[in-house]
Amino acid sequence: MRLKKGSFLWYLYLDKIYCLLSVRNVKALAEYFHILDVHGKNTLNDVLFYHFLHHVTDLKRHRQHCIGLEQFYMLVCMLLAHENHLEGQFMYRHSRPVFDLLDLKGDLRIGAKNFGMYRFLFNIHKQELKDLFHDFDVTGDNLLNYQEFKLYTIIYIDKLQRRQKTEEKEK
Ligand SMILES: [Ca+2]
Repeated sequence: MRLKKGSFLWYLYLDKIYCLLSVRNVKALAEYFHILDVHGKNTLNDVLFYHFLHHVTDLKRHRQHCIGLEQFYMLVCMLLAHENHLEGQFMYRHSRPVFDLLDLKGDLRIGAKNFGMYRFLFNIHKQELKDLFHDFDVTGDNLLNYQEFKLYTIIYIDKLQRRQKTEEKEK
């Protein structure tokens, strides 16, 4: 997945360490959200959400559902993190909001299906997702609770940093 050049998102700056937008950018994004929210319900319904993603990314198809401003903000930060190859850093820094975003039913557990829906944001391949559930579902219920998910993000960023260190040494 790539961001389309020239869309509004290109003008937002993502802090490389905290993976968040500045207050000024958040304000701009909130305005943008309210413009998109033509029904004035503080949510983008499935159709609006689909058109938004279609407008700013090259995604061909994805599952549709409604999204609120908070989730919209996290999603935009994730899109920008993805564009900057900071997916691991992002998940680690914001494991709780990311978890909440993936926990569509709100029952404090993530199923592989919902995670799969957002796989494109984290650059996780199908097989990797299977391995993830295999390795980190400690309780064996085929779902990830927050602790299991958090552990995954810690090990993921650790692996990533080690890989970067060896790459730097090889240079
Ligand atoms: Ca589990």
